[in-house]
Amino acid sequence: MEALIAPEYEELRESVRALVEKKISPFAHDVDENARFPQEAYEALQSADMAAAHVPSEFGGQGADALAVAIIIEEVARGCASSSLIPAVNKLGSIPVILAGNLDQKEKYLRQLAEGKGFSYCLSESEAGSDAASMKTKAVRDGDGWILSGSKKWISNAGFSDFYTVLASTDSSLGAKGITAFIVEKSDPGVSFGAHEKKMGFRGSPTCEVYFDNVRIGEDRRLGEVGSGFALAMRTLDHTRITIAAQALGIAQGAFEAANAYAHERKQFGKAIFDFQGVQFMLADMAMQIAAARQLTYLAAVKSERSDDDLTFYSAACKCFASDVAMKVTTDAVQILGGYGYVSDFPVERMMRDAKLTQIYEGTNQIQRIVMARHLSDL
Ligand code: COS
Repeated sequence: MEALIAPEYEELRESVRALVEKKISPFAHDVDENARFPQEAYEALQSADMAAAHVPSEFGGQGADALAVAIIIEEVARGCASSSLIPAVNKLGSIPVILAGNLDQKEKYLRQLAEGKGFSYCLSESEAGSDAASMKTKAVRDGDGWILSGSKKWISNAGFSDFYTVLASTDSSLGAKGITAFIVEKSDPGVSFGAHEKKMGFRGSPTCEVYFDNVRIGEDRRLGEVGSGFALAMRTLDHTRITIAAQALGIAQGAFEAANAYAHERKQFGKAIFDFQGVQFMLADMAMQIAAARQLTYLAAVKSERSDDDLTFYSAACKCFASDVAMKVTTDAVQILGGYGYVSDFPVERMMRDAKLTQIYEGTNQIQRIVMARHLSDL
């Protein structure tokens, strides 16, 4: 793939990698250990214009294409998965504005996002996870605006982000066709946040419930047509599941490198454990799976940029494949390190815990297979 993609992407990779090694990786252990927000990463990414590089240049952003954003996320995740959620969540929260926002909304919200405000995405609820269309949060017309009530669960960077794309039912009798998207601001009266979830991995990224207690917002906060919200939410995921694949890829790459280095240093029975063919086969499989995941992820990123007809399939496929690879590779990395892999002195146990979430969020891998199966005729 390196030979197939334009040199500027490899230059981008090198510059992100240098930034991550200097300003993000050194804090990854502490961020995980203390379940604290990766402030150093946020500042480093923001000052390098990489926290929301996807924002188009006419709204003050870098206008980075989907492949460039995937490479940024991959490289950040290689050092610290929690930190890679900063650019990933900002893209997830704001893609609905890019796809369906009017000029005023784009000017107001994308510009502030480029300047450093966070943007989260509120789709899931406690009783509406895989079955996203069964959401109960509702928006009721009130004069020239709307009143939102309900709650959203598992919201990444909740409380940190200033802006939220919120999907709400505007006509429950219409099911998926009765859902509408809105922009909600953290400072809107009636918005509040629950306690941080105590997670297995991605412990540096705050995940909270978001509550809407009769939040009154104007018509200028509606994104797209009334009733078009569910399709917009799904189109958004078509573009952003690729960022989760990129994240999984970075986690896998980080674990592979740690295991490979360890296998060359660690001596047992008088030689490096790399010299045992059983270990070589494990590392060869890891490298092969990562290479395949990278090809699929980058291909999906190119399809996202072109909005190809088969994007839905490829986006689900790369998220599913790369996250399964990340789980396998990180588990094998822990195995290669043996007892040292199971303690937090080495990063691979953190990477294994982080990898697990990539199989679950932005749609479980079971849902990805349903999505792929429904889009086989696009191929
Ligand atoms: N692009 C555009 N429109 C889409 C779409 C897409 N990718 N996917 C679905 N739609 C549209 C459909 O076309 C349908 O409209 P029509 O009836 O006019 O055709 C409407 O949305 C409803 O779609 P569907 O009938 O497929 O909805 P389901 O309730 O069966 O749900 C799944 C489909 C399971 C795929 C969806 O609920 C899903 O992705 N669930 C997981 C949610 C998720 O990823 N959550 C993670 C949290 S977000 S970080």
